[in-house]
Amino acid sequence: MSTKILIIGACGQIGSELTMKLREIYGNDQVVASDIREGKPELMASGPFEIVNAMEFEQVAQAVEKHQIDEVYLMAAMLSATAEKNPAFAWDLNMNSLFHVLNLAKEGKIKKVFWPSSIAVFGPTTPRINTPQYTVMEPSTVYGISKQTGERWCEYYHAKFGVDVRSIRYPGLISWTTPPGGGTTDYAVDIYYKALEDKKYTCFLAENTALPMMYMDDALAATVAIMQAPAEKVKIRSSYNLGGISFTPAEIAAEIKTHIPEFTIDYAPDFRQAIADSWPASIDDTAAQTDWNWKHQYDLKSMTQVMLDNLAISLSK
Ligand code: AKB
Repeated sequence: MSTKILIIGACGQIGSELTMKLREIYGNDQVVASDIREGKPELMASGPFEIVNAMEFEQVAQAVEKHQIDEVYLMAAMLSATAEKNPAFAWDLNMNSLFHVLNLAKEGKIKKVFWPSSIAVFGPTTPRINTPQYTVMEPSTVYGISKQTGERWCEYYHAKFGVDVRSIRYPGLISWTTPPGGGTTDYAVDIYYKALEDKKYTCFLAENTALPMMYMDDALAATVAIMQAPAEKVKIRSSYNLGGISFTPAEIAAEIKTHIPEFTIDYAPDFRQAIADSWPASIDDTAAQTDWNWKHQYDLKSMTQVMLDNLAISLSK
């Protein structure tokens, strides 16, 4: 019998694309999407859906039992910028949802768990360029503290209870289907919309703020790769560094200008600048390359081409 999957947080930026990708791989009926509210028509129509509040253990447990779930992808989380405004809620959501899933796995009700971590686990005292897998980690954001704590718990549940939990430290993710919400890296998605709609963009980060980023297709490929890797290949049970592209607002603007010459950008850094300044500029993902053959495909040029081509079509509808 093939794998039965539950995605919690299936209507968000990553969850919505991950759901469609996993339905393609495992079959529509095998992949149960769930979220606190209903999502886009194509997600709702293509397979099973459950309303699940990730903070409520009973709701998660019921969905797992009802659908005889083997694997859970826990994508529900509050991201960095919103978390700074709602620290207590962000902590509750990010930590309780993880404990619910880890505890179900500990009880043998789930065989495998995917939980996303983030570059936010690093902080101002971390080496910023080519940040190593193992290094100083003193996150200065609520979101970063929750992700770093989550990593420790994942490793603990694996070591003490044999829970097969797998994790990646996502960089900023860029996609054209579902907009992100509440992150510090979100400018790198907004900029494409504004370039097409208004030919100008005011960036909330300063022009030379380099951050690690990745096109969504690469992030989905990495997620599938780590989940399908034989257990013995997944040697790190906290979370793997995942490098992709690294660029500044000025560099992405210059690339957009090669397609839209009249595009202009100006800069009005806000509270998110301090968050970005505390994060790495680029990431060393040698461990992911060595352990489960990770390699990203998209660079700034190819990603910009795909983003502009697809957004131009979807915005004209
Ligand atoms: C955010 O900006 O908060 C996220 C992240 C890097 O985890 N995109």
